[in-house]
Amino acid sequence: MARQRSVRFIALAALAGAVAAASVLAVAELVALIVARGAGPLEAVGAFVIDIVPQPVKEFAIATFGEYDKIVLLASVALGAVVAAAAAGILQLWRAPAGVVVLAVGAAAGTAAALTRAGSTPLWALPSVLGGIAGCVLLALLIRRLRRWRDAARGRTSPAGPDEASESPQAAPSRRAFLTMTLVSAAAAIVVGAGSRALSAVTNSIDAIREALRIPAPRSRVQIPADAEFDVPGLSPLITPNEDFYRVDTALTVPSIDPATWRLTIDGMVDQPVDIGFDQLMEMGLDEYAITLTCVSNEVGGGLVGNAVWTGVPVRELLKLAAPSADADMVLSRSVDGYTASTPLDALVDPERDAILAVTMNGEPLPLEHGFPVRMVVPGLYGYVSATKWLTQLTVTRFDRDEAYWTPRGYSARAPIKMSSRLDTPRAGTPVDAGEVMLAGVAWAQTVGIERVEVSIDNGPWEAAELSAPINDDTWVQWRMPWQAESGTHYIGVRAVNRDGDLQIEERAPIAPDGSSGWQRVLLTVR
Ligand SMILES: Nc1nc2c(c(=O)[nH]1)N[C@H]1C(S)=C(S)[C@@H](COP(=O)(O)O)O[C@H]1N2
Ligand SMILES: [Mo]
Repeated sequence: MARQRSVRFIALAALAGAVAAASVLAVAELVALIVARGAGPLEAVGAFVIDIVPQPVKEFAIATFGEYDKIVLLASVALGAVVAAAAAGILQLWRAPAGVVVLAVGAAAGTAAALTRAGSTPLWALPSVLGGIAGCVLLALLIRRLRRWRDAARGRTSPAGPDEASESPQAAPSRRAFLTMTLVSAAAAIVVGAGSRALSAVTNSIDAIREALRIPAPRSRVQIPADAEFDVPGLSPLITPNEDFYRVDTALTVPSIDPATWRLTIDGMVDQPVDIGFDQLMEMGLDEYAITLTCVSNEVGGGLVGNAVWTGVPVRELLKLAAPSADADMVLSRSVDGYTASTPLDALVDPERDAILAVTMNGEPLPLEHGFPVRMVVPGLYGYVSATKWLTQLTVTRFDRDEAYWTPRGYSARAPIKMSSRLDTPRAGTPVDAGEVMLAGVAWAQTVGIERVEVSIDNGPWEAAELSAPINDDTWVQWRMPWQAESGTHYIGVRAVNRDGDLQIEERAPIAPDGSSGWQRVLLTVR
């Protein structure tokens, strides 16, 4: 009987611990909202986890949770904190102040994580420190009340047993004191924590600044040929709308950068370091470019590829101002959040290649999650070695001296995009009716251009599909081929040939270390 009762007090101590943890997070979110967004312990620890988890775990997370991977991560960190805090509550009941010490150590870890983020200032310590203090005080008070209740209940242990009814009348006030304080602080933590996050989401002032931003019209426009786009239902549009454009990055909180304070520095192996602001960048003159971006994590047939019309300034014009030294061979581009990419210097200074610092995407300032206010876009190189978003620094260096974010994590330092082709419609798993069916999709070979797309049905001969008129060699083209489909199941194979006459690689390769390869083969069902 006494054991049953002590189990109950242990459970209540765990509850008190969880409530204390919730209040740490709530106070921290509130302080982060006021002094430094992104500095809350949840996000700081989450960002730290992203940087240290092994690559296979990251790939598993992306494959399993897709676009929700970051929410799942934040929820796991919060859950871990609550479970650890429950243990701290029990510890505090058993031997004060051990539980408070555990909670303080947790808050200190959150503080350390926040202070070690790229771009953090000493202010970033405040959310975890103030949250930690609030949580420790609350835990001590809650457990003190719980202990009083327990002692009062023990005061008269009747042989009848420890159920509520028989509990000593002296225990009632201390029980009420504990329960009231626990419930009130839990409710307050939920209101303050959820409220702070919601407020943070709706009052992101950078949204408003972006809306109000006027970017000069480009001096030149991309000419889109009349027959550049086929009208086939289910086929990817030639230009991917911003809201459908894939997003890949390591940022838990999308960086908020005011163009008014944005600076780009060009340093490293240069004769003349450069430091310019947003207006100066635009004064260099904007031109329009159509470039298809591709992620190294795109599997054969996958969707991590998109085509947009960007305006920007060629990187080579900026590098010319800095005058890179002759023995440099790499530019390490850096984002405000510390992410880096290694791009071969010759790809950036090549007059034939339109490597740009982009400021608009499909006619509007870059969306925040696509790198506002300035990002890099380089035709022909996978995004992770070229397309740095929230750009702030270009360091001219050498591949044998510096490495980028993904290099020690199992990806190549250099990574040209592999030519690929994809069937968009019909989709595998969606049966079609027998009769004429339009097979259609896209193909890309950035910087070289697509010469031909070929389709093979049921391992029959490869036949050339019709191509849409290409915008340029840096964008994907659409292809289509009418097919007399007979009922049954059929294999559709797709492959491309580029304008150098190279055939798309047949051999299957995984995404690591430098991008997938292989011809897509799709099993279609015809009714
Ligand atoms: N700052 C920053 N820039 C980044 C990344 C990142 O993690 N952080 N990811 C890169 C990768 S892997 C790709 S494929 C492209 C994706 O750009 P998008 O999200 O605009 O489609 O951004 C690149 N730029
Ligand atoms: Mo990527």
